[in-house]
Amino acid sequence: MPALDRLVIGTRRYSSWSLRGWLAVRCAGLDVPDEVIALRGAGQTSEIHAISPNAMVPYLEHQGAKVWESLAICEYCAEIAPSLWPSDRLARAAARSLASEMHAGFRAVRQALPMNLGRQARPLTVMPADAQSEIETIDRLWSATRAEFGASGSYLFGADFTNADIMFAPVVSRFTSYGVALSSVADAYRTAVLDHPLMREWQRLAALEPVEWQLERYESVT
Ligand SMILES: N[C@@H](CCC(=O)N[C@@H](CS)C(=O)NCC(=O)O)C(=O)O
Repeated sequence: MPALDRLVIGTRRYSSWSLRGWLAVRCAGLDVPDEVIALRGAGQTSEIHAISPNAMVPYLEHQGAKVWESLAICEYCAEIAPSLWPSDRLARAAARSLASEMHAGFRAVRQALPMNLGRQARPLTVMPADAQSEIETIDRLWSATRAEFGASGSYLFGADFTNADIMFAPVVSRFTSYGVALSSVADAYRTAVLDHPLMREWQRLAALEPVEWQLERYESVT
């Protein structure tokens, strides 16, 4: 049987990890169709269990390769499109560190500010202290990276949209949805990422999703 090429993702409105996988696959120009599954959240989406080895999305099948975990998908895509990592060794080391830190960390931000593309600049009633502290860390990381490596363009490492930007893209979206105040450098970076054509395309496709896919647990975050 021929290999089935596909990128399995979850509800675009909420699935931050899917956004990362999708951006990497599209930046690398892989010719794979999206298969979108409506998420029920908290590991309840049984359809994914039958498809993906870690029972989560994103999950990529491409020319016989089976790849799960968003960072592994980013690495796979960079084998095909090397510009997904900076070409300079020092910049590449920093980009890999940022991408790994995002993949493994910033849990307080991820928990307190779930991605919701339908929410526009509406702050949380109370921002938890640990989330605020992580926001400040992220702002410092973005600003320092822009200052050290970003001179050639608007992204973390300049003109190229790299895997480091991809890993932070859902955070950019969250900061916008929850009206998070940032330093001027971090704010300019946020604007650049939101303006990326693929981010606009994801937002457009998210807006087409059925209302029935919306989940109270995310819509009711105050
Ligand atoms: N570490 C994983 C995390 C993936 C993840 O948490 N995916 C969520 C959607 S954003 C999921 O599949 N949840 C299953 C569910 O909601 O039922 C990665 O980097 O890909």
